[in-house]
Amino acid sequence: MDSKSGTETPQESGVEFFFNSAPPLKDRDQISQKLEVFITKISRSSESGKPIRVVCVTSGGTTVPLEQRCVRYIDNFSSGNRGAASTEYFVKAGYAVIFVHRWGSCQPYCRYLPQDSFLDFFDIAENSTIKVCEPHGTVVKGAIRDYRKAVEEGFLLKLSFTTIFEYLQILQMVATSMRCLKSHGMFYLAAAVSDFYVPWENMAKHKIQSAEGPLDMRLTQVPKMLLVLRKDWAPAAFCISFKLETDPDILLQKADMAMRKYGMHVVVANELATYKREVSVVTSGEKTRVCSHGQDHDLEEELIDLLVARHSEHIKKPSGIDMNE
Ligand code: 9Z3
Repeated sequence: MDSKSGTETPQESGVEFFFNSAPPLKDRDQISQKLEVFITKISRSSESGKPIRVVCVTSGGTTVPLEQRCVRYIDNFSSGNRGAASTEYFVKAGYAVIFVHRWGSCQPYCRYLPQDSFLDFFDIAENSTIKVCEPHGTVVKGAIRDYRKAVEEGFLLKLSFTTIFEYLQILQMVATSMRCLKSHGMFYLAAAVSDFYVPWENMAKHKIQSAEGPLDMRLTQVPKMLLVLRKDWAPAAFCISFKLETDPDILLQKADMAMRKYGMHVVVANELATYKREVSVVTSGEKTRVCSHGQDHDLEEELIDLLVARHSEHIKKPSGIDMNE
């Protein structure tokens, strides 16, 4: 609400319109139950010892359907590698992770498996059992062990989305269920989220016909949920968003703007041409470059170390709620 006029701001009405017109999530009840079990278990474990921190990692790109019975959609380049790698390092740092990912995108602990030649990893042994080909055995064994441990000990919950409608509804559910964790909650929003969408009621019901000639389509702006997340859904949580640009000359300025406009604690700025090798971590006081040391080194290792340290400072502050801190 605009405090002066008492009316809704365009941002608020955009958010309301988006949620009211979005097709309801098919598995809302199941997601809600999974979240409740996960958060309750973490909260109980926290009561009997050191509080466990929880991070919601979003990962992969959202699609924008063009038809209600969807044949065509707009997509983006994101592979989900950053979110998957970051999840592994957060679990290693003792965080419980809610991994909100694009269905079919890169998964934590599976990043080593080649997607195009998956079967080259395996062979049939003499006794007809399946064996992992060397030299991959050690990596696969380690990955299976770490993955099982994370899931069995309640440190990893995976929730998947495909469309922008599913993504934002799931993010809202996760955020409101993490509210009780106060400043021990963190959001690490690495998903590449569509800026534009077709509202459900404006969408063609059936497959758009090419016989009707060239296609003119008006896309509506996706409302910026970062502000709503920060102000309403989980106001005490530590929030990190990502800024992606193709023009290096505007990147840091845009990251700085995003931080102030949406009250983010940290914005990780990256450029399309170099995002796998280098990012800049922007906070209100400083900018820090984090680089990868070589092809086999994940820059996420240092990035997560740095963010965990910033989160610790946030937790120590008397209140994480002030939007102007
Ligand atoms: C990022 O910038 C991520 O680092 C990447 C990771 C998408 C580049 P991959 O999944 O790539 O490892 O292939 N994510 C955020 C992109 C985004 O949509 N940011 C919005 C913007 O730039 C703000 S929410 O406006």
